[in-house]
Amino acid sequence: MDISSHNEGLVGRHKRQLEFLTSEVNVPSSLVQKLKDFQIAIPSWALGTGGTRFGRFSAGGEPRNLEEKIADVGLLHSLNKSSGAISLHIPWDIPSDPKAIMTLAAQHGLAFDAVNSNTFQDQSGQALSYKFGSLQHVSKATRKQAIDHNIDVIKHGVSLGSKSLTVWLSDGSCFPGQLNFRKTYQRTVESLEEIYAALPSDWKLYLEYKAYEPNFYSTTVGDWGASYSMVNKLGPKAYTLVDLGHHLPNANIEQIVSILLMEGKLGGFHFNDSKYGDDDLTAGSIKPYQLFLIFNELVEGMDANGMNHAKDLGWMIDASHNVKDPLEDLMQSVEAIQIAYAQALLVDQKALEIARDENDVVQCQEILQAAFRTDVRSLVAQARLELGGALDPLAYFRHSNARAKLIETRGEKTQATGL
Ligand SMILES: [Mn+2]
Repeated sequence: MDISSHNEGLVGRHKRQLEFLTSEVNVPSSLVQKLKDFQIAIPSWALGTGGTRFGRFSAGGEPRNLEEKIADVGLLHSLNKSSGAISLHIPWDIPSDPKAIMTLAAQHGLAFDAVNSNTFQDQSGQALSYKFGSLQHVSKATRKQAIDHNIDVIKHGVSLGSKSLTVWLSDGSCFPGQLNFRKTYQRTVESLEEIYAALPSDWKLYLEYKAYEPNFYSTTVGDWGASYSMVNKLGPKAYTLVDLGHHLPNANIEQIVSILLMEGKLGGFHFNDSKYGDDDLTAGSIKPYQLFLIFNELVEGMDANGMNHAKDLGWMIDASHNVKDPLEDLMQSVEAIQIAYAQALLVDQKALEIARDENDVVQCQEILQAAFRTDVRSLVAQARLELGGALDPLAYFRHSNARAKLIETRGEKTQATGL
């Protein structure tokens, strides 16, 4: 069954749901177009089973190389029409022939989003170890090796038409006294300055932060304050990247987002969800209200700054799948992000401002939750339908036996670099 026959069977019900919604709720005329424009990049490392340090259970048919990773994102994009970009990790995804890889991606309608460097593990043949850090390392030679790697990643990104570099550092310490915090910070900034100097003029550098893990006493870029102060020192092309799972429990992420946006230093997102820490679970699976509140701040703040919702920030998923089919999990994440975005677009911002000015706390909550409790799935489906995607991507993926076909061609126990 092709996508149009799949849609034919569902379109009657879809239209009834959409008509009911638009008769009940004031839907802005631009909303569906905004959903159509909104693309979320898929990370190359989320197409296979991630596992934990205790074990890894293969989903079967996982991509074995960069070409198959691109094919998987292409399959996803053909169904939901909202995953039109892939984010690569170097050295896991070094293209042997960048032109051929660009052609393949273009055939699937994909662009290359941010490239990611890796100084959190040692690669085979690497001269110096990152056991005690990379950009922060006490040895100048080790710092230089890490700087050179990041510059190399930028070059790979340039060859693929990417426009941004994401730096996440595992640098930190496991025990009190291990590091001089001040000198560690200064060494990290000096290293980042060298990487920043190698950025092409139309590129951005995203500096991700993370509270803990793999280091458990201190992380050198441990929170948004550390990242913000560093990207401010670097210059106008450097921004802070928010990974939802990289906060301590109960952190008010939407407030962090609002402040970074106001300061013009919010670069983008790694979407995921968590119960305890950096769980890398499906976006919206644990705290959908938090995801909505983040999007509410994004919509309000981006509109206040005259920003383009689709293009002015980096929208990426960062996830790992232990028990779900990776592609099904990614479909759920993309849908959850689109739902939160659509709900945020329904918030009556004018009425909310009036209620705030009147200190009508009850009304403020009513306005936000009226949007959050609206079932906007038919709006998201309508955007997909207009773009030629599947009304129900997950059902189509299952009915078409897509995973079984991947296992048939790739095998039951496959594993790509970085997975
Ligand atoms: Mn991340």
